[in-house]
Amino acid sequence: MAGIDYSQKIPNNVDLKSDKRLQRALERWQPDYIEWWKEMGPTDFNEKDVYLRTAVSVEKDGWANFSYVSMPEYRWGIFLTPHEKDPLIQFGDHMGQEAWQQVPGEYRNWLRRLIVTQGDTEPASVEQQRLLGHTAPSLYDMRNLFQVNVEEGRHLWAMVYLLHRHFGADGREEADQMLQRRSGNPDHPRILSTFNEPIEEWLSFFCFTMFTDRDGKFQLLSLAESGFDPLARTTRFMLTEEAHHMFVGQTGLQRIVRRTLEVMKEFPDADPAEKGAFPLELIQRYINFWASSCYDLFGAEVSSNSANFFASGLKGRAYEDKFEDHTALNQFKAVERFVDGKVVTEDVPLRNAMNEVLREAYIADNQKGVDSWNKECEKAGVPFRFYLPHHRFNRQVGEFAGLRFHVKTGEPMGEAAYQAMLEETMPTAKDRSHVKSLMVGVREPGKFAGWIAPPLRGINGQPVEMEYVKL
Ligand code: BYC
Ligand code: FE
Ligand code: FE
Repeated sequence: MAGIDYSQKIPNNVDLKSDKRLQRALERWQPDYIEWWKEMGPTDFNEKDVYLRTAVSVEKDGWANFSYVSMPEYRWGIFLTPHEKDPLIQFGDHMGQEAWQQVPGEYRNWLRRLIVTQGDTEPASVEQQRLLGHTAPSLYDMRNLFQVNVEEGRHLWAMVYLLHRHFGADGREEADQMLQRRSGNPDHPRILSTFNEPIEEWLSFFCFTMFTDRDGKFQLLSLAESGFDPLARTTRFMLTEEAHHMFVGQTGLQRIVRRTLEVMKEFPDADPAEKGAFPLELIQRYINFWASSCYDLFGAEVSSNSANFFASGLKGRAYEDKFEDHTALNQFKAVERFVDGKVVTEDVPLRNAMNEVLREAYIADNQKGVDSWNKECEKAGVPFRFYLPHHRFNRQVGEFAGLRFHVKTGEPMGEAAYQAMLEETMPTAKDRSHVKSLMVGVREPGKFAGWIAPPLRGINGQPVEMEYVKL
């Protein structure tokens, strides 16, 4: 396995220079990418030096290097996790056969679709977050935002490499379109729903990195099982970067909660909003919005696509090796359906319920974050407890799309009661204007906006008050 070659225009560990045609094609795409980054990436900070980590090795330890770089100089590249031995397909109809190193012709379209859908989310998130640098609550947070942004850019590279390397002319066409769709643009939107939602303030940014990047984690885990080996290896490496994104979200929300609790302690009779913090109920409303939007990202509860992806060996379950059986044949899963105004369960063939299997694992993982925020409340002696919205609440995709269910219990509701509940449980116009009113950038090293507590420690063992972005 070749180490990462940083002497090349495009850093890589795939021996790119031995395939001149591919190298030339990617080198032609590279300036378009940089142009997209400058137009749609973080505004106004491209000349500043940021304390960023860069992958230097794909081995288990020591893949990261920290140094000051300006974002357009970040070495976006192509990194695949190496294998110890020749891998076999781990699940589905081809289980036990050698993993594919080339695209299996009969599955070409499904595979391309999975790669395009995955790839499209990466630049989408950069576009969604492009204005946030201006209102960063500290240099520490600004640096974390930019770290997430450059790594999402690299995740796009990961998928574009697969398209160029394995899908010929239509792969190159898809790669070009990655730079043409735009988050939230009604004429050329990004593919998946949540990636067209605006992120104009930092409470939403932290919710997004908590909940939406975690969809990324679970989708990547299931693609990391793929029988198409280049996809498995590249998503494995992406997962090592993803952990930091979720850290940013979970601890960001935790620091917001901590700060609100401090304010509540200092001014027990005041509304924390009046003291420049986010009321706990308001935070819960943002959680309800973002978490429920992300439930949709797993697709429909019952899906023939998901059955095809599993049967073909293209997309497995997260941690496939933890399951006893890997064929998912002659097995059923009880899935909820809505029939005549009632929620009923129905056994469906397990392969058709793979989206639901993944969503359940995702929701359980979210709960750990919620528990950590509730610990803060407990420690502060405040009875408030955060919760995750019910999986039927506010769905636009699947069995419960467009229907009315209670945010906590998931019980069916009438329209009037539902609308009244939304006032209490989803971000209101007043919430949005309060959140925006507190978004004032803090640029002095070691200082934090009044609505968020400082982190417990800095990045890479550095002090919290380090100048993480040199303005
Ligand atoms: N929005 O059969 P179904 C990340 C469509 S995040 C709009 O249930 P399937 C990241 C669906 O395409 C991870 N449309 O769908 C995070 C289908 O369309 P057609 C991203 C939706 O295929 C933060 C139809 O509805 N990666 O990396 O089983 C920052 C029927 O649906 C939505 C992946 O998603 C939606 N939410 O499941 C940066 C992995 N949901 O056939 C990055 C790759 C469904 O009628 N993608 N539809 O035209 C997949 O595995 C699957 O495509 C999905 C959908 C799980 C997304
Ligand atoms: Fe990503
Ligand atoms: Fe991410």
